[in-house]
Amino acid sequence: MKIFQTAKGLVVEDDGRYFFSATVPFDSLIRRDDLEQHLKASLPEWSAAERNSLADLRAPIGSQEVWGAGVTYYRSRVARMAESTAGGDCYDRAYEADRPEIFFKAMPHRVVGPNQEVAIRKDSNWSVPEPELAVIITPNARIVGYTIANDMSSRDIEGQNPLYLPQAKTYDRSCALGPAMLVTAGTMADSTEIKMEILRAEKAVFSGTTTLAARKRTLDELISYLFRQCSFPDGCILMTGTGIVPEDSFTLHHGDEIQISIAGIGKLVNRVG
Ligand code: DO4
Ligand code: MG
Repeated sequence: MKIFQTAKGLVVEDDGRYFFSATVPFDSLIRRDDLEQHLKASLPEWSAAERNSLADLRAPIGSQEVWGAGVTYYRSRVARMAESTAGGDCYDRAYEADRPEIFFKAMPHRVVGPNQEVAIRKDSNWSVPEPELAVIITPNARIVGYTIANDMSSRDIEGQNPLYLPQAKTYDRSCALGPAMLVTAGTMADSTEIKMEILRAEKAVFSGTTTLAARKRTLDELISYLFRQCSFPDGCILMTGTGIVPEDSFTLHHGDEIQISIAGIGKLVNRVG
């Protein structure tokens, strides 16, 4: 079952059938630990809809804060150590330590949805997308769904000094989510692939793949640290880290199209504005 947020309201796709509501608030769903069963029981009260109701998609987010986990894949550790002009051993230590790197990414107004433009900072000359699985978590720390995230990053700014991380990571349109929230209380298989392709003038200039099996940390581990001393009355969204980093010579250009796919969720497409 998938929830899509559109300009007109919510659309749920369940087994090839579509249901629409202009009145159910997204936040009210993310507060429910029993979301999947709740939707199954309440969808008959929604209006029957068609596939074409999926026009004008928005990010699957309401009032939730977006957080990120970092250096959860070896590839991220290696790339960050290489880009760091300040030494970079902090990335190795965070990769090996019990405590994961977890950082605040964005309030909802900095997040874009499918087919909307992401941004690169004007004061950066080395920017990359980070394709990540994001989990959608209730106030009681239960995962109720999954979506695709793009954790846009300025490698030169973070590389100058890790203390610049909030500037490298958080700026207007620095995060994309979508196209849908996959609703399931179940887990996603380790074999699930994350793929990213970047097109420039319609030609692929980067293509990469990883799987969830390459992630070093479990979701339970990441969520338990995030919730240790933070409450989330409307739930929250946690990006679980990138395992795909383009080679060091690569930087995004205005006009590039970023396509990120995760089996079971769909494909998130954004152009760099
Ligand atoms: O250490 C900085 C951020 C790492 C990150 O965003 C990632 O590994 O995905
Ligand atoms: Mg990231």
